[in-house]
Amino acid sequence: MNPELTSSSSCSSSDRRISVLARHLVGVEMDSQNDSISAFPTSGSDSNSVFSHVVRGPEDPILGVTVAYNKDPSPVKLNLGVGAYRTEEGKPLVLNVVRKAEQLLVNDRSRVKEYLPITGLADFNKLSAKLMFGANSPAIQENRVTTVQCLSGTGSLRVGAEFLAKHYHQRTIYIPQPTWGNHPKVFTLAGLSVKTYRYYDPATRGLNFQGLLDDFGSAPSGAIVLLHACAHNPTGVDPTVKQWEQIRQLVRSKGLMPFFDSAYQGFASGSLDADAQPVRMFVADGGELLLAQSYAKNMGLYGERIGALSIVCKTADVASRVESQLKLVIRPMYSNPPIHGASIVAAILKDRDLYNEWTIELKAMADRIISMRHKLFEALRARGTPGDWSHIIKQIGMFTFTGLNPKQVAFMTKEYHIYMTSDGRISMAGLSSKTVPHLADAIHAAVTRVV
Ligand code: PLA
Repeated sequence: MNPELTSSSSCSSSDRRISVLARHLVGVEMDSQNDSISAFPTSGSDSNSVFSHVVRGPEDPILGVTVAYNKDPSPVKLNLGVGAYRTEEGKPLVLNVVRKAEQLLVNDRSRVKEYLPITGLADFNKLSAKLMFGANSPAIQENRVTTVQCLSGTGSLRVGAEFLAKHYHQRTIYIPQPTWGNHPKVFTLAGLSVKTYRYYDPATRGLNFQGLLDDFGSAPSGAIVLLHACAHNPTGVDPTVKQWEQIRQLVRSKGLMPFFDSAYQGFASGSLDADAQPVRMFVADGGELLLAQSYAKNMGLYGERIGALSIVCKTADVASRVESQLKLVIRPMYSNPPIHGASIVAAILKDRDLYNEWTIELKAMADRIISMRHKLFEALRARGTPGDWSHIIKQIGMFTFTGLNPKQVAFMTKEYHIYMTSDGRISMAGLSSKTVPHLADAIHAAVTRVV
């Protein structure tokens, strides 16, 4: 038996906790020999700490860019690291429709702050499934979809991955090369084994379609494949509809399990339905899949941490058993999800006027990003910057994968105070008409002066 669980030692471990708390509160050290209290050294060596062996971890490759940016006092500094939308004035944007929905929620005195069910807000879940799979989706009508509210896209991926690690016969997940930097960590920590498939061809700055097909073709039957639903991060390169159809056929014929990550619905084309098309093609064939949805970008609800995991199953009975197991994954992880973001999303999705207003604001965000692509492309052309920069206008979604190397990125940060991830990805959503010339100057200097 674990000695920690015996009553006498649990007593001593609670004593220990009390003594740690006492030390923390009064800044004194309990002498373990005679329980007398002695002065606690307030500075100097950390050799008293049981954590003194802990080494400093690295900053996150994406969120760490913001940490570095915040420390820079330069007035011309520019953060193009994290994918967060900014206005033409360079400010974060709270959508008008979100403000309206929040006002409705505040005015509704019948609303309470009780716990949500483990699976989250029921309305939110139904409406999220409908948003991606479509109003007339047979899978929804046949109750073959289970949807659970999760902590934004990341939390949805993690819950889905933990479910797969526990209940699916194949533990290997293939992720695109390259992909969002957090994917390998999320999946590995959930208990899956991560492999990559070819996706991006640096020579063409486009899709390595043959490489993708070959890698899916040689993956073991049943393996999980992570697919970016649209606006691939970081490359901005998506398959065409025709290519998606070929991918679908191969995935189904090999019995691979698709896991869609949809963090940018509406940001690729400006249309929620058009961006949902690849996922809908996979649902239409009657096969099974997982989907992680995020409202961080398309509703600007970054900090509300609101998203959903859907699992499309073959039958209603399987879906309901799957849901019962998702609850067992979620309950010990965070018990149940937060209520505010889900209530905002549900209010918008269920009201025709609010929904329409949202689609207009979303399209405006997508259009502003596209106009930044054109402005940056033109600015480089005007400067005669060496190289073919047409990928800036061809790539899709929030990011441009510039092709700048880590040395050039470091140069731009040092000399121009422009912050971006070291793989050369820039968030087009962080640019404005005013900052385009500064970025173009920096890129021009980097490619002409740094090899
Ligand atoms: N999936 C992909 C492909 C993403 O790009 C992101 C966010 C997420 C999931 C997770 O988003 P969420 O948990 O906030 O819903 N990627 C950002 C932010 C925008 C980040 O790294 O956390 C990025 O800059 O890449």
